[in-house]
Amino acid sequence: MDNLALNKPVSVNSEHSSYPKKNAVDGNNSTLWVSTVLGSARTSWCVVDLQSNYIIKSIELVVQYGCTVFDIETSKDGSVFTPIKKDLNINVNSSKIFPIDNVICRYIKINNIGTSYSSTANQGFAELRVHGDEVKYSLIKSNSKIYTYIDNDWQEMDLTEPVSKSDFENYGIVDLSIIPREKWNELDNEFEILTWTLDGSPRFINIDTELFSPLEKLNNEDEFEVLAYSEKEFKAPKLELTVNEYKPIMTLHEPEIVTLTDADNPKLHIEGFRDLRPYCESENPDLLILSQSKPNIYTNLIPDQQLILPKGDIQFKMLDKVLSFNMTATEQNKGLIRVIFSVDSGETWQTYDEGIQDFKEIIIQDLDVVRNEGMTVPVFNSIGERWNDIVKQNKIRFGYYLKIEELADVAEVDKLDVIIDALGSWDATLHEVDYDYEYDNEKIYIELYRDGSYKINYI
Ligand SMILES: [Ca+2]
Repeated sequence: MDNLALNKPVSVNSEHSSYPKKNAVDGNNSTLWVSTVLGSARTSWCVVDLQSNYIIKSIELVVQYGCTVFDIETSKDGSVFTPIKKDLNINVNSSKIFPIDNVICRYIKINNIGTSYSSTANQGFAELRVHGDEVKYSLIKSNSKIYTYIDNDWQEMDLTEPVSKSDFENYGIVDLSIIPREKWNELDNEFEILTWTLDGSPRFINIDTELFSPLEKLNNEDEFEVLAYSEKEFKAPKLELTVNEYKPIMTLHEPEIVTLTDADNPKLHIEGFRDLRPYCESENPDLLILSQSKPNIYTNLIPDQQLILPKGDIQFKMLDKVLSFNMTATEQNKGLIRVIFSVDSGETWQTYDEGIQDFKEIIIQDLDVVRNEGMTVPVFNSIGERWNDIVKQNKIRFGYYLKIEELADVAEVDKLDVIIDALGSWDATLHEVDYDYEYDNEKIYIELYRDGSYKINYI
């Protein structure tokens, strides 16, 4: 990580002619700044001006004999300093990194420096390094008006584009993740996030308001519940909104919808998304299309390991034979996915044991057991027609164990293809007689006028 203090302007209470203040931030551990004050009096101080606001993550101090105790203070204006760490200790001839809890500031002051090493040692140190991120200020533009977010609500600002650096610094939102989803949904469908960064050029990002978390990606929130967290709390999610080329699902041309009747023509081959059938059989079908070309909106958060269990079953009407369940999932770095299933509506849960080549019950109350014994995605996808040994009641539900340790990790279940043979025959349905539909950029809303199972083909 870059050293934000390197060769930045420094001010000090005093400097020894042989150990000037610039040595405090010259990047060299063997060059010292020391003052003319000696010993343990805790008199000396050193301020570095980072020349812009940063989100400070850590501070490293390298000392020889001139500092064994000190305070860290920060400031945005260089005149009012706030202590954030007091009476820190460091051994002579050592270096130490002190974590800082995301304080936003421009000035860092190493204050009240004293040394217990010797009453004749000059107070001072060899090097100060500062690590952190640039502050990204954002404003939200919706309906030609520019908003900031203050006191848990949008506040319209009397600003016009291009917004100046100082207006971004004075009114910008530093952390977009504090804005809850319902507030985003209050905005019009289309809005812009205006950002200003240290390179000085405004960036304009179009995103859709349909924000979703990795959990919601699995299904809509009504359908899934999070059963277990570990004892650690959720970290506050840090939102990072990125949008690639945005193609709404307007590629959906005239969906063809056919319906399955009870006629006796056997062995139809059905393929479809996991989501499709329960949705179509529900009273308020709300089919989430997981399009390849959906906008990429990333929610960066590190939840602890968790098990996500559905509240409902995937029902197979007129099931003849399961050919396969095939999961498309992404695991990167330390991201981990395990799958379990239940054929008795969640009373008991099972996994597939590769050792004994058979299904076996699994206790889900211990997430470590689920991690160790749950099915990996390749194992899950290899079961194929053996599912028929265990799917007897024409229903199944899947549970997903997910774990990531770092933001760069990926553990995402993208879709589940269900391939079965069913008894029955397909009849084409008539638009506006048997069903109707409408859609927006994210979802297709289908109203079904007749009972039965439905298949939806779309391009
Ligand atoms: Ca130095």
